[in-house]
Amino acid sequence: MFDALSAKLSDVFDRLTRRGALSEADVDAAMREVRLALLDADVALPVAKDFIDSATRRAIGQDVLRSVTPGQMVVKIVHDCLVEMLGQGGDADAALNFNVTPPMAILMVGLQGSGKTTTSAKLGARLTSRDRKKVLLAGLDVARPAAQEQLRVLGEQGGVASLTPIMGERPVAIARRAMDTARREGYDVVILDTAGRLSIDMALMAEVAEIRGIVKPAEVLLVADALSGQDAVNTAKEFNERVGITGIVLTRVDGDARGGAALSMRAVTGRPIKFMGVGEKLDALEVFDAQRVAGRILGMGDVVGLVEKASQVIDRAQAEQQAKRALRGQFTLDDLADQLGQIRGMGDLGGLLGMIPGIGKMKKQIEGANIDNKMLARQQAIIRSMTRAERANPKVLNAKRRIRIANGSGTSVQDVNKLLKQFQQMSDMMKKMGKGGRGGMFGGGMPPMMPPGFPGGMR
Ligand SMILES: Nc1nc2c(ncn2[C@@H]2O[C@H](COP(=O)(O)OP(=O)(O)O)[C@@H](O)[C@H]2O)c(=O)[nH]1
Ligand SMILES: [Mg+2]
Repeated sequence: MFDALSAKLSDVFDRLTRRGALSEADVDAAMREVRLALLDADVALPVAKDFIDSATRRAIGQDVLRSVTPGQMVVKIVHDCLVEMLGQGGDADAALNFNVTPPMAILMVGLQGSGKTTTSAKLGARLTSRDRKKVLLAGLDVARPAAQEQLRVLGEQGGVASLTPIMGERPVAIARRAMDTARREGYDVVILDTAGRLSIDMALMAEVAEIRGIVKPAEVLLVADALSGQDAVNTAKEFNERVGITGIVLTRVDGDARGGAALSMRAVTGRPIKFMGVGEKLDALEVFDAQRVAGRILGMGDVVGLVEKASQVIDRAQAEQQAKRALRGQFTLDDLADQLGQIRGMGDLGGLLGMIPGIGKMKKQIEGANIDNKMLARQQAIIRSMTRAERANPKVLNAKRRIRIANGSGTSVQDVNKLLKQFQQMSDMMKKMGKGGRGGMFGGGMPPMMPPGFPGGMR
């Protein structure tokens, strides 16, 4: 669904992440392009405007200066804004509200042909097989003769029971009977599939509101067709204001909709998209996951993941200072301890490097170098067991001191010796690198990480 938008954004960000430094004007220009891409995708104008305002405000703040590269940071900010636009609020929003006395009622509302009946059956099948719920489907659409039969047939395919229709029964009475039956027969969930109209009308709204009053549904889900774009957004707004909805199911996401409905729905209604229909088959229903959808739209999951991990641990200013000192031959044991901490904080080093484009080969080397967190922790402990004077000038570390440090850190004298030797090799290497005029391993943006051989075999 988001192909065109995705392609445009990826153009904008490719250019941005390739640059080293970014000015405010660069960010502004990029945001203008993002705005155009959103509008092209049919995102509602005020929604696009809010989005850009919020992203720009964040991008021009302190955060950019202090983290990774500015371009990558902007990608991350846009990603976060996308996630918020799609469904900020976390888990409680995504899941259905089962926190009621059973039977829990789910009222499906929406325009005719939006996919209510199909979605009712899909949801019933999902709750039956995945959540082990006993589900009853009830067709309230008496306008079309075949509607209740359609629901029954679909339900049967998914192994879900349906309320047996009674000729001539009115929707409100069907709803009552469905709830009574569910109570009597121990159903956990009742899904009520209402009749749609070609467009919003007062009679429809009044009927839905009356049913709502009777069954007191835990969820009122508006089913909206993604292909209808801005109309779907307007429909959702109307239904929310007149009937009150708890969430949205966006259908035909498998089609070639431009995505604007999905992107504006949440902002315009204040209600989350809970599920999306991705096909006609019964299993073609997915939980709407804002993170995943945002990731799919941006197509830059690797950069976002990298920034997330790195920004947790790397302070750019500190890293740059360290790098400068290192190249001047002033790399200290304190710097080494910092780096060990940063690498540990990143978790799996191999995994982190794998996220940096073009570094796959190096990743293998590093994974082969036996760097593991336990070892890093021990090396940190050794450095921490030294006094400040010792860290500043390791030359004073005679045999007696080394024994004290080994005892203090729960390691052996050999371990201490090894660390000191490797530290010496590292500082020598960095001095050489400094003379060669080369920055850190990643061109100066990251701290000079340890060379692949370091700190081998201290287990
Ligand atoms: N491709 C696709 N078709 C869907 C989806 N949801 C529903 N449909 C189709 O849309 C048509 C109308 O659906 P229906 O459930 O009868 O809509 P209702 O009038 O709101 O009850 C049917 O042909 C469905 O198979 C979806 O997510 N993807
Ligand atoms: Mg129907």
